[in-house]
Amino acid sequence: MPASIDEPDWRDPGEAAASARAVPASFDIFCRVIDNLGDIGVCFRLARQLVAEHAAQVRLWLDAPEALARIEPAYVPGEPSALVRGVRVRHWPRDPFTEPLAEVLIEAFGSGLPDPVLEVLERAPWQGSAPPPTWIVFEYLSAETWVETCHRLPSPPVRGALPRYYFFPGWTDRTGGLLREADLFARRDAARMRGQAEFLEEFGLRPPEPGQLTISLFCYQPAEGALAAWAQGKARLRCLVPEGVARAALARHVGADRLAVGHEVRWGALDIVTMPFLPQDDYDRLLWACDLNFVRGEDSLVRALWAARPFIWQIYPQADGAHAAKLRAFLARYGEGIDAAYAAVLNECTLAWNGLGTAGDFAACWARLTACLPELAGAAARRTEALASQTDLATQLTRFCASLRTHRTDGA
Ligand code: TRH
Repeated sequence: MPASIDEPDWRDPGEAAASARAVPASFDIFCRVIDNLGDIGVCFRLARQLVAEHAAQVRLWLDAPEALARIEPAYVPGEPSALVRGVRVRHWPRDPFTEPLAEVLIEAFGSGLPDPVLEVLERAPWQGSAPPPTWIVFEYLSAETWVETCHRLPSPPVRGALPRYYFFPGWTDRTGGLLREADLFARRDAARMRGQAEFLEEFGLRPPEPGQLTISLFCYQPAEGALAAWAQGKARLRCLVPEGVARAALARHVGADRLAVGHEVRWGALDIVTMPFLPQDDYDRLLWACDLNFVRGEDSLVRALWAARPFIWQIYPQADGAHAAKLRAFLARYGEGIDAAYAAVLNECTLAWNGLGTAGDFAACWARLTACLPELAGAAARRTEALASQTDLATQLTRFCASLRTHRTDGA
């Protein structure tokens, strides 16, 4: 556990004003693509926002940059030093570190820093001249309470005698907050004005039938019996599934050959539509177009929150089962301010979807959930509004880095 220090409080307006002078102009973000797309998804989103809203120069160092092409078609794998939406994408460790380090170094999700960077830090070339870089350890999102006590703490100085500072995304104002672009809600509301049918038409899809519920499905594995429950249920459902998601489970029921992109398969009350795997911005539009979203991991969870519609979250499963406490902490936090009866329905359905809890039977939970979907929609909109009152993550990060730099420049 890192030692605590008395950090300047960047939430204080006086400190914020002083820090404004020290706002960092450049960031190096280091990300290892462990599996899936959450790590790269979060890092690219953060990088884009630092460029667009904080006038920063950002290099995003990826060990598997080809993964970026899945969520951002403007990136062409193999292109050295590509500029994608203002973000300079570099291949770690293939590309050499010939340029000076940025003012802020972000080590994302325990990725560590590449050896050549550590060697530069050890040489400490800034001594007696420019201030040293600020080293941030950017952590996973969690609603657990310990996060509040660890957010912004330093770890003991390492290479080049630099301390590393922990930065935790989170759900309260004692954490680093959630990624949210300044224009996100304006884009969402404009898309909603244009309507669901227009979005579907872009992908060659017919509008939903009257009374049919539109859901999106992004998960690791659907809960046992869930697909059959949808097919045999009373509610008419149309499920939009990005290509490759839940493929084995869907193929078992409807046949792999019917899961080609653009195809629509009817199975009882359930229509299954295979969508292309979308660019990040289009995935937002998919979430905005649906009545209910199934999301997973970290980044799509936050995007579903901002869609202001009900969602069911599947957490990334950990071998030691640590994800169960994390999921329950999230449910408790998200359930704040939601009528207890509706929060209970959401909780049991989410736990069943994750194969956790006593509920077990997804089909029974599902029937209860669809029965109160209008109330859950109202609650989702209110939760979104409440959480949107917090300062967004990118702003908090730049302010925190600025406060550290001010602190240091002041000789502390
Ligand atoms: O891909 P994930 O399961 O990522 C996971 C989690 O982040 C988890 O916490 C982490 O430990 C693990 O990776 C290593 O789910 P996530 O976080 O939602 O990331 C998916 C990204 O893909 C997100 O940025 C949204 C994006 N996306 C698209 O751009 N288009 C799509 O069609 C879909 C379905 C997703």
